Amino acid sequence: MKIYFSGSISGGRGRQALYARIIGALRPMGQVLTEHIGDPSLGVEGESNRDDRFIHDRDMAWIREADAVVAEVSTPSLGVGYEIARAAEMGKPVLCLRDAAAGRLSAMIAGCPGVTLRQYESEEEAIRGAVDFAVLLSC
Ligand code: 6K6
Repeated sequence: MKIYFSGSISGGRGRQALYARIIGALRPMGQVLTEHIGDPSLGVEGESNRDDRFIHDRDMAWIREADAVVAEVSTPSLGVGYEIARAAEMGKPVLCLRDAAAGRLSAMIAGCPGVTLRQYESEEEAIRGAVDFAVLLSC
């Protein structure tokens, strides 16, 4: 199974360590196409050696190729919202993980049909949510 993990870059890297943990937990379940999202050396400025069109087209190709999208949505990010919308439109299963203590989630994500929203109280719960979702899809 190919999984596209979506997490904030220019929206803020405050949850990067959690992204890395989720990616690490999903790795044994298949191929995570976006391992770089968890990379501590990737800052808010993104991949400085790539131009925007290249990144957009490559990431869209990966979403098309993916069997599922797992998005961490606690840090507001235009890019994450865009990826969720495009994946949902393609009919891909989309899981959104959200810290219950984070601010109100946009109704455009919370109310999007085809998006499964899972709120978590701890990082362990977030990771379990991602793994459960991948297990369910692989059955
Ligand atoms: C430009 C400015 C900040 O980052 C960049 C370019 N670098 C990126 N490299 C890889 N993926 C990116 C980049 N910018 C956005 N993305 C994609 O959008 C990722 O797949 C993330 O899931 C999501 C992050 O969006 P923002 O709006 O938080 O950057």
